[in-house]
Amino acid sequence: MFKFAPLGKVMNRTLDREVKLAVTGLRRSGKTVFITSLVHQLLHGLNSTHLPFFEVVNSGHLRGSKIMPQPNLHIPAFPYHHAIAQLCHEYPNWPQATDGLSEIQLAIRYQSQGLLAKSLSSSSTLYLDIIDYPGEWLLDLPLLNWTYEQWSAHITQLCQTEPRYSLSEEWRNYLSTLAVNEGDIDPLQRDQFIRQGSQLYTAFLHCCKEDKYGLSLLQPGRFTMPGELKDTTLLEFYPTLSLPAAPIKVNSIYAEMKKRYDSYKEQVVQKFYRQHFASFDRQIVLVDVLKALNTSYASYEDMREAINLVLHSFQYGKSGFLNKLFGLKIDGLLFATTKADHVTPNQLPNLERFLQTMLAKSYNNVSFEGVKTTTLALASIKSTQSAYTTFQGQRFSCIKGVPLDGDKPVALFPGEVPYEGLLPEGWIDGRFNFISFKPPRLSDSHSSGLPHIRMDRALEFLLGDKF
Ligand SMILES: Nc1nc2c(ncn2[C@@H]2O[C@H](COP(=O)(O)OP(=O)(O)OP(=O)(O)O)[C@@H](O)[C@H]2O)c(=O)[nH]1
Ligand SMILES: [Mg+2]
Repeated sequence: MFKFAPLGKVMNRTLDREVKLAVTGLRRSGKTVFITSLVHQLLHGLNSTHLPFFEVVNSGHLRGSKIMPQPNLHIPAFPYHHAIAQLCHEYPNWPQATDGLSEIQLAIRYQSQGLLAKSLSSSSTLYLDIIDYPGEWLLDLPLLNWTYEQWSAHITQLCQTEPRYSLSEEWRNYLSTLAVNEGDIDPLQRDQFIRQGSQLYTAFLHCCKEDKYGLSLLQPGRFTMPGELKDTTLLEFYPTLSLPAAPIKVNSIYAEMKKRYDSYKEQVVQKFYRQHFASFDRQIVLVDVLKALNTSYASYEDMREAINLVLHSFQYGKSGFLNKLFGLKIDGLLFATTKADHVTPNQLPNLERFLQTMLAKSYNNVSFEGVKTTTLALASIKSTQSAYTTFQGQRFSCIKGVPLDGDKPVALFPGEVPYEGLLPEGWIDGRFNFISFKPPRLSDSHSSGLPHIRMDRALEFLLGDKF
């Protein structure tokens, strides 16, 4: 069924005057910081010196940008001003982890190009829509393709290897005490069993999320970041580790959990997907490659699988005229490794190459659909300076910044990023130790865009052809 949007909106989309940008990334990958920086760069675009590779700015065609009134009154505004206030504070801070949905619309006014455009009006406006959400919720998208049985089989497989095997022990032990296909059971008692199991399963997910394990593939996403669904029965179910023999008894724990899984998919995931994810036309996938390298091989593999799974859920393809009217498809995708200011500039090619190898499967699938893709190492907000140091007569490249857990700047060589993908046998624990930094102290952030690495190239790739 087609849903008809208001005529003005349809015309904006059809005439390429509106872009919906999907900022995709697992938790803590840098989505909120990226959106904050992007908005700041555009609002300060008239001072063109900080965006040399963003053509509309560099050519002097930008007329200015503005944050528009909230397009959907039921969705909170993206907390841009709050994030900027935190960054510009005497003791600057990064934004908090996102715990709900928010959105922002920017109007970007520019001088129209081409004879026809010039004769119609001298300036045009491009509307840019972006939503922000907790990275945890992204992991729900793959559930749309899975039945309860398929999802259970997937989790069962994951729990056979470490660290999940040990971390899930309590929950697995509890499961082994239950008769999940018992039909003759009091519904109140059944619900109590389910509640207890889902509490243990949620505790297991929280352990997986801890920094020392750094696992990404944590489903359902709302279990560790419930938002407005906190304490609701919608979040009371868990996968089963062994499928009961048919027939499934009507009132059993198994039948009830299958029903709740389907309700979760329909009422939470599908709704979220339909309202916010089904109609993007450009996408940036932010990946914190350095975090994956820091933790363990299991964490790296898990992140890789999680991102590849998530990317499978989006619709890719050329955005022809009809697609524009009746639901867009993503026709441009930027794979970006964030926090490139955590390494020395000479490591940026390695970062990009490593990301390409890590996501080779998705890269291939998306490119096959005719989608324009590229890879970029970027820092939304650059919090280090590159410097040189001499040791035993040799000159070394290093970076200087204030570590996240310190209060004084340090100069260090953070190490090399591997050029190719990694194999488990080649993995040495503790080999990588890329440290995180505090945001820079910004003296007068309002006169120019926030310091960054390659945000201008990202903007050019994502929006450049729309001007
Ligand atoms: N140095 C540096 N650190 C960054 C940058 N972007 C993000 N970070 C770090 O990464 C952390 C997470 O960034 P966020 O933007 O909050 O991540 P997110 O993807 O929105 O995370 P969720 O809201 O949990 O999904 C920040 O608190 C910073 O420590 C960057 O450009 N440079
Ligand atoms: Mg966030």
